[in-house]
Amino acid sequence: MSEVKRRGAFIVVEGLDRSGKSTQCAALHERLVESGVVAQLIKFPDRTTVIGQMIDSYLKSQSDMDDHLIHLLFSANRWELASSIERQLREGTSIVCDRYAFSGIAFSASKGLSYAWCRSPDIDLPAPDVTIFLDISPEKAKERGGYGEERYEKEEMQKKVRQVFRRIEVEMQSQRLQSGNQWVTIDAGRDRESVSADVWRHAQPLITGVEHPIRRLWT
Ligand code: Z5A
Ligand code: MG
Repeated sequence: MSEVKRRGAFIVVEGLDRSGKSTQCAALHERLVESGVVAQLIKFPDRTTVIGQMIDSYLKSQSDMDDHLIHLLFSANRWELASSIERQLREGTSIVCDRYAFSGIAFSASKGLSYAWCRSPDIDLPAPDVTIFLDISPEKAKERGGYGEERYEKEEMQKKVRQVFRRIEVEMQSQRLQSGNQWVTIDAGRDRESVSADVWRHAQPLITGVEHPIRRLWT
């Protein structure tokens, strides 16, 4: 009998500000590599591309842009990497991704743009096999130090972002059977090791690779 060809897993980590996304992505990537998995760590926004540099300048308030325009640039920044993500997954590399399209919707809709409009430019992107959402209360997040210098790092904005993420979670869970995309929420207000253990519990079933073809976001 011929063996089913497996591709790499696409694991997205999303979450609120200072929920520990980058900390957990680095830990997960390290653990995957230690387990013998070929894995790549990526992050959005990818500030290294030309579009990424425009986003970086906007986030640092060095430039101003219409809310619609910056939203489209965040999405374009994902499309820049979409074919490379697909290629790597097909070649058997698993990808750990720090923020994705869900952050795009959460931040732009929090500024007052329509939820449906915010979702549309990311339709058809490679869909994650699992999205691990790191949830943290505003009180716990505050304990991790003051908000930084960047544009969205303000308490009022972060509260709105949390509400939109809740809406995304409900929508993703209601579409799960149809889309196959899995969304899990983890309490990220605990110590690093407890959070890492939960992240690993959700990532581990995927480390031997994925059989089904790469799905598309929201299609
Ligand atoms: N944005 C958007 O608008 N549209 C989009 O499409 C996308 C993004 C993709 C920049 O993102 C902004 O872009 C962001 C959303 C918007 N705006 N905001 N706000 P970014 O990804 O570059 O942001 P960041 O710099 O990575 O910050 P972050 O997300 O707030 O951090 P984090 O990655 O979640 O946390 P961390 O760096 O891992 O940890 C934060 C601190 O907590 C650090 O000191 C750690 O050592 C500490 N930490 C971590 N875990 C723990 C635990 N468990 N206990 C105690 N302390 C901990
Ligand atoms: Mg981060």
